[in-house]
Parts: sequence; structure tokens; C-alpha cells
Amino acid sequence: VGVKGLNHLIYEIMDNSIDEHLAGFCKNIWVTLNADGSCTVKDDGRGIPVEMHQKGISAERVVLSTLHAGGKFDNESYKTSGGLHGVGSSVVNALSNFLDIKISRDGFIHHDRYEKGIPTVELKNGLLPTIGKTRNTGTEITFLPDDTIFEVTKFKADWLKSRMHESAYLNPGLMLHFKNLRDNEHEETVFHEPEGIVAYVKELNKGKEVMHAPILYKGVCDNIDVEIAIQFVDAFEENILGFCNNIFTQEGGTHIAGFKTKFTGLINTYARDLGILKDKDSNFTGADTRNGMTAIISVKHPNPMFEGQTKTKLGNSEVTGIVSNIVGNNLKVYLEDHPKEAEKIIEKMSMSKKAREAAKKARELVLRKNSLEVGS
Ligand code: 0RA
Repeated sequence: VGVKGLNHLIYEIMDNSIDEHLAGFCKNIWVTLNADGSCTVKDDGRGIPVEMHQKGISAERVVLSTLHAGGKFDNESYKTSGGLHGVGSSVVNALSNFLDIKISRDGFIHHDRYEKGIPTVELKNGLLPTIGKTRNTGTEITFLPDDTIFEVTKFKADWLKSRMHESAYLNPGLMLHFKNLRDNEHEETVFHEPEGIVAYVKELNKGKEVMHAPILYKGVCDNIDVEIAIQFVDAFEENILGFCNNIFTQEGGTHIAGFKTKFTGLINTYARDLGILKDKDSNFTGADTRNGMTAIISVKHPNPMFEGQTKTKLGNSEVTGIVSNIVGNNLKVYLEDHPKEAEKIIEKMSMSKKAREAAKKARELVLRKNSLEVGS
């Protein structure tokens, strides 16, 4: 009921439109903060189905007033639903003073409206009334959060814009149009990132000294889509962001694990083959190989399992091997095709290894000296 939850209402509606994009039918999403405090999310997808669905109720009513109705209509074309909560628009509806919906489909604009989750429009033969004709298709939802439930009712425009920008990076074919019509805040921005996660990595590394052009790996296996972008900078922090179905996996998971293990393993093999690591040398640790690394690992999974305290840890075990294979197939080729970059990157790992070993020795020396002094 705080401001985070308030903004989340928009994300739930937006995510449905993004699902429609993932299904291959929506190119634009318009999100508008209206002067009256409501928010409009519009897309140019197929439009939520309006035909009679069950017991004389329009399909749209089932989606907007039933928990977990989300993607159950058409599982085949509705593959990569975020699925974090899966209750989406019906929850937004229940938590809104009003929710108004216009669906463009089959040549008509179909209209429905709810107040605090209860429909206020009369159906005719179980069908929604139409309020005009159209050649377009799409869904337009306007809702005003319930001020008796939420502690605050003013959406955070900055958070919303960041989220829209993130969605643009993760969905390169999608255009997200932001508009603020609130008093004294008028603004219009379009988020479109045709370069996808490569552009995301560049943005994260802005102002830092980058060591090479971003590396991009893409692969599909068993209906699971994997995209990885990597760029090293001349710094020591490690910044690896994971996503599953556009959801940021704060707690990591199997995609991140698969990536890290394979990356470290392959670098060690490569460094030994080239004689950078000698027989007497120990391996690079995972942290050695990731010093200065910025990476995005984005997977699209038809049936994601989210675990952990905040359900932001990807749990699907098969993902580890798939990500690992994709890294394995591509990283070796990259290193062989880009010897100059490979040398710079591995040089940095060697430095990290040396620094780590020197620090360990120094620490041991201090501890030994200290124990001698205590003994005497
Ligand atoms: C279920 C089935 C179909 C479309 C949608 C849902 C759909 C939902 C939302 C929510 C926001 N925008 C949306 N756009 C589409 C497919 C219906 C068909 O086969 O035409």
C-alpha cells in the first residue's frame, strides 16, 4: 500500500502488454500519467479477447476480475508471461476507484468499466457494448488507484521512466511512449533501444574506461531464449544483472550460476592452453575473472520458477546447462577471433590474481608477526 506498490500497479498492466509483444503482436506501448491522477496504458496488440467465454461472461471480464486468469486463454501464443505473480490486471482492478477499458478488435471499439472491481456496464447477450468502429487493434486501460487502500496515490514518474527504459533495453523491437500530463510536469519521452542489451551494457559503463566493444551472445535451446552482453571496464567492481522474462532477478539464480561457472572454467582452460597460467600456477578464481565485468544475462523461459525471499531468484535447473552451453560455444570463438582484446582482458585477470595472492601473503605475515608478539 506504499508508493512502491502504487507504481507496481502500472507495471502489472504494462507487463501484460509486454507479454503481447513477446507473443509477437504488439510494437508500441503508451503510458500516460493523467492530470486527474489516473494512469493510461495502451498497446497495439491483438486486444484482450471480448467474445463470450464462460457462463455468459465476456472473456475480458474473466481476465479483469478473476485471479490467475492471466495467460490461461491461449497458452501457445502466450508463452513467455512474466509469471511472477500471475494475477496482474484483476488485482489492479480490485485496487482501483475506477478502471476503464477500451478494446479495439474485429473492427469495433469495445468498452467496459469497473468501480472498485465491480463492473458498471451492462452486457448485451453477454457481450460488451461497442462505442465506435476502428481499423486498429489493441487494448487501452485507464485506472485510478483506490485512495482508501493506498497511503499515497501520486505515481513516481522517475521510477516509471526507468522501468520503461529497462523494458526498452530488454525488448529491442518495442517502442515505449511515456507522457506526463500532470500539472506543471508536462513531458513526453520515447524509449526505443534497437541495440537491446548491448546498449544497456554501454549505458551502465557510461563515463568509465571501457576495454573493448561489448560482446553479445544469443542462443535458443528447448524454447528457452538466452542473450548475454559483456563489457569489461578498467575498474574493479563486478556488475552482473540477470533477467528472466523481463523481470530483474535480484537474487540471481540458475542463469547467473551457469554463466559464472562456465565463464571462469573456460578462461582457465584458455589461459593454460596459451601458457598464461603455468603448471605451477593456481587457477583464476571466479572473482578474478569477473573483476571489472559488466554483464546482462537475459533469458526468456516459457515456464519460469521464481524462488527466494523476494521471488526474484530463477530456479529452473535446466537453465544452468543451457546458459553454460551458449557461453561455452561463443566465448572460445570470441577469444580466438579477438586476440588483442583477449590479451587485455586476461592481463587484467592476472593482475587481480596477483593482487589477491599478495594480499593473502601480507595478511598471513601480519597475523604471524602478531602471534609472535603475543607469544613473547
Ligand atoms: C489473451 C489472449 C490473447 C490476447 C491477450 C490475452 C491480450 C492481453 C492483453 C493485456 C494487455 N494487452 C493485451 N493484449 C492481448 C489472444 C487473443 C487472440 O487470439 O486474438
